[in-house]
Amino acid sequence: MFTEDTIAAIATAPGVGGVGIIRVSGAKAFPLVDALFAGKSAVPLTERPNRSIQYGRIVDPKTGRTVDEVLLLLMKGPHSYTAEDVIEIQCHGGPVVVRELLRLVLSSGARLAEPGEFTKRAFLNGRIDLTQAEAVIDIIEANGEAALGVAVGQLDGTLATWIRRLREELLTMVARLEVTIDYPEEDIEEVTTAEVAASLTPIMADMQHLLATAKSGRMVREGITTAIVGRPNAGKSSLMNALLRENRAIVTDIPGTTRDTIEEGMTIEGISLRLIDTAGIRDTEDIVEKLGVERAKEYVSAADIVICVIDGSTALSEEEKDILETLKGRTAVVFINKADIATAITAEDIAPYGPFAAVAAISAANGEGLDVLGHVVKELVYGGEVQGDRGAMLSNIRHINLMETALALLTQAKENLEAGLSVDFIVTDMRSAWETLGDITGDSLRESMVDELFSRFCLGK
Ligand SMILES: Nc1nc2c(ncn2[C@@H]2O[C@H](COP(=O)(O)OP(=O)(O)OP(=O)(O)O)[C@@H](O)[C@H]2O)c(=O)[nH]1
Ligand SMILES: [Mg+2]
Repeated sequence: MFTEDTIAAIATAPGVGGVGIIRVSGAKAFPLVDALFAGKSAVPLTERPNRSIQYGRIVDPKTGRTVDEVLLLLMKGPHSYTAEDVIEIQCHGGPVVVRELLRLVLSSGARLAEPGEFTKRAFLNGRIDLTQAEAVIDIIEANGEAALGVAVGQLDGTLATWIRRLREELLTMVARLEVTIDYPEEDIEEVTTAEVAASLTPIMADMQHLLATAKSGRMVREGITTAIVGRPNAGKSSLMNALLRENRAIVTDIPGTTRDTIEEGMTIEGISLRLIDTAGIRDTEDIVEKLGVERAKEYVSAADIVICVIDGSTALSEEEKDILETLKGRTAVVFINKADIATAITAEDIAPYGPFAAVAAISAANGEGLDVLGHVVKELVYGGEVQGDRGAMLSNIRHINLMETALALLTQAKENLEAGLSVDFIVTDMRSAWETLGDITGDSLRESMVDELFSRFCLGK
């Protein structure tokens, strides 16, 4: 346990609010706050009931002046966020009050906490594993209900439980193999090649299953990049505005109005979208517009979903046919726009260029038909073989990379096994895979990695 120093930080967001919280954690948390606290009773805080709330004032010991009226939350270790003694001081939520209280706590012997240090202590004190610590960041940064759901699942330890089980199975196998290497003369039951291969297969299948959740997991966590593309004047910016329900992009009847890309965030079905309006695609001599068109094409090629807006009031143009051709193999939605004024184009005209995730007649002007997008997003994230929100899910790029590395090591082990290579090689790879999996949960602790990870937290967490 980190008993040497007691840390403190403001836990609430900067600015004005109902309450402000200063969090203090460490062996000296209780005596340190006690020296500043004046309540009705003279009983020291250490002797007051654990997990109680104490009402009183914080007084500057130097001037004898009351700084604020507060509530103290007393949480003795190990049953606290950090697994150390913790006191949370709740004061009125003004920036000056909060800063003044923190100053007092620091001058009585606490050290200012580094970003993420409270959670880091929870990890180092063994209360949570790394995936749970990362889930805390993900909960704070969740961009929609779906991302929150995944993060909360991870905080439950579902992912860690899976990984620990996989590691245990690997270790059992490694141990049995090592015995045969180390004591060949002993009469220990030999592990057969077939046995090792048979035990690796389900482990690898589980890992593949987890990796299959990664695409959905990442989309949920990071949001879905959705590019709106089409020829000039099709109504792309109007669609962007309709989806955002605000006049974000400039709309005019002059083709080539949007020249640069415009990005905005929105959530649909609890999933966050990064919506990108682009310049209408056409051949142009205008240098600025030309750059915009190039940029539009780049965004389209990088997007998770492409929304192609077709001007439904006139026949399909050559430009539009070209754009549709480029969408082969992509998750694309074709919106035949301006349904409120005309229907020169129908879904049948579009079908030959498909298949598309959806083709729908819409009106960006009155919002008709736009709900199709929600279905497509849901299908993209939760459809297919992988069901979201069930059991463990990989959403963090660090976890995904480590899982891929571990799986590659096991694949190699299995190949070597089948090629009849020495058991030594096989054990080495299995051991590395075991360690790599341990990096996900933090069980095989590497200090630099841990420091890097916690530095991503905000102060007071
Ligand atoms: N009637 C009708 N007009 C629309 C609709 N959507 C867009 N328009 C009109 O079409 C014209 C072009 O709309 P924009 O949204 O600027 O088109 P854009 O695709 O962004 O065009 P560029 O930025 O030039 O590429 C404007 O005059 C809009 O009012 C619609 O659903 N119905
Ligand atoms: Mg536009």
